[in-house]
Amino acid sequence: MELSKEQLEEFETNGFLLIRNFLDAKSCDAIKDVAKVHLKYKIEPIETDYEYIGIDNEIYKKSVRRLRQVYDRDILFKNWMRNKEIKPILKQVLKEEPILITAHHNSIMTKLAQSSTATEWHRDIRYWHYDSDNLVSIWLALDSENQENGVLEFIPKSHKIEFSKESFDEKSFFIDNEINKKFIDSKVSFNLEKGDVVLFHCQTLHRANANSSKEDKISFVYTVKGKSVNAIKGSRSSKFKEIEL
Ligand SMILES: O=C(O)CCC(=O)C(=O)O
Repeated sequence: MELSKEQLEEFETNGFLLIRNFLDAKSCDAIKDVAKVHLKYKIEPIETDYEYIGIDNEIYKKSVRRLRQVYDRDILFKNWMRNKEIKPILKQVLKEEPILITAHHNSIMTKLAQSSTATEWHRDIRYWHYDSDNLVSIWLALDSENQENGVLEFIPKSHKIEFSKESFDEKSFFIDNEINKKFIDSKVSFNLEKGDVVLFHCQTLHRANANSSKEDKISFVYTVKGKSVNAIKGSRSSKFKEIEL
């Protein structure tokens, strides 16, 4: 499968692109069933909401925010990350051969019902260490995602904007203040259905609500880089394997 010229332009302009109905329902359900077992037994490595948000609260300590390092957990996870249909699309958006990185987004990203936390505006690259920003993440909805259960929101064109350092706090979150208001007011989000994919650039500002519904939300996210992009030696980004697709 390939993106049309219009889709590619949309990705380049906005820094994200929604592709509806990419993966069939049976494959999504199979991934979700395995993910649920790993979540039920809290199979490490995991990240809790407490570890992410730092609020000392028993609920957040028990709430799994994501299963990390999923590539080697199960063949179904691996198969999705090596999906042959998406490779030409990744090559189009990166403009070079896609290489799977396993250091960062290599996750089942969860929002557990009633115990999850919001994720504030940020760029994924903030804690990543590469010599270029030609990295794109692939988000797969395994069920319906909406404002109530914490669907992603994006700021269009933000991947190309050079913000001043005052726009960010000490954790590199994009602050909801007067300077940033006009950008935040332009935010976009779309309800997702099982099998929908969203591609987003590592500089694109995004956020998500906590899950206030009664059902857990389970999604899949992984990242690819262009072949010419190098992890900075000695950084965390360089300490995990990279895989040719
Ligand atoms: O589902 C969420 O809360 C967003 C996750 C996210 O953007 C991230 O961890 O980088």
